[in-house]
Amino acid sequence: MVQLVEADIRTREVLDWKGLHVFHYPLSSCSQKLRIFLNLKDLDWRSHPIDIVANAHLTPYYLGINPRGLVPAIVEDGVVHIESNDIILHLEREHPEPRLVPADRREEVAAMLRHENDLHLDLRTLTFRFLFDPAHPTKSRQDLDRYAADAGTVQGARDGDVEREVLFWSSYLENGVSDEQARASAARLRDALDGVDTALATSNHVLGDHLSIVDVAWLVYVERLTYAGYPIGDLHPHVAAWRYRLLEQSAIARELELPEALRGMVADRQRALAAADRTLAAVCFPGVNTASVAH
Ligand SMILES: N[C@@H](CCC(=O)N[C@@H](CS)C(=O)NCC(=O)O)C(=O)O
Repeated sequence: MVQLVEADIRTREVLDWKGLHVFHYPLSSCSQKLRIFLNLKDLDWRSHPIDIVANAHLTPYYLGINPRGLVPAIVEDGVVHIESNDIILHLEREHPEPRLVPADRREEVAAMLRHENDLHLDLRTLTFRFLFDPAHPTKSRQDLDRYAADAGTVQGARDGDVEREVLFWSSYLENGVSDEQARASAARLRDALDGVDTALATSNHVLGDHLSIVDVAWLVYVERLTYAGYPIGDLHPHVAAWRYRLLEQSAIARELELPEALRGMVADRQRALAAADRTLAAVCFPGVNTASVAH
């Protein structure tokens, strides 16, 4: 549970804010997961978009709210919470209806969400290799140096998360994403989604009959991976069918839709990768017949 202490918060104005304020970015997967949760709970919240492509998350203002410089973060009656899964579990306790974490399975759900969070950099690796063009990184060396210097403390201490972020982005800036890194990330995600597929072979949702936050968390990954060219239908047929069922709900689908302008960009990128035989499927799953790639 990551609730910041007052001394961590350098953007002091938020300490006086009332109600629920959410810092997020439309296309960030962790933000999508949180917004779907908020939609399903029908909670009122005030939106504070943080444009991570323009590095708004690395400004002193935002680092003064989330010292790790990541979205999402919330301010609830002057208290700052970071880490999407911790935020969700916290809000679930305060607003238990409709239930998105079964009361008797809290520990299990928390462990599943930790698993999902542990794969976040793998999702990012595939995103920045196959969805965005590594030739156009959004952060420069100077941005990263500033980030490392300006990041703050979490519960009074500097933790390893910012260092891990800086390492990721430095490697990306210098070398992009190698085939080997892409394959390792794809293999870990495939393994996790095999587990989800097995669960969905015998039930409508990952935990059984009812929708839970675990469905939301994995759906956000699946959606992103699908745009990046991951052959969901070929590798995980039950996941593919579940995805279509979940996307029928507007509270879910509207957070995952790509804006019109980006749709063309994504299609162009996939076409260019296909022309060079360098799609995600070609690089990471060369033996898989990808006739039924879903979009
Ligand atoms: N474990 C964190 C991960 C947050 C995270 O990595 N957020 C991404 C967006 S999904 C971000 O802020 N990225 C910053 C960047 O791209 O530089 C959480 O669950 O909140």
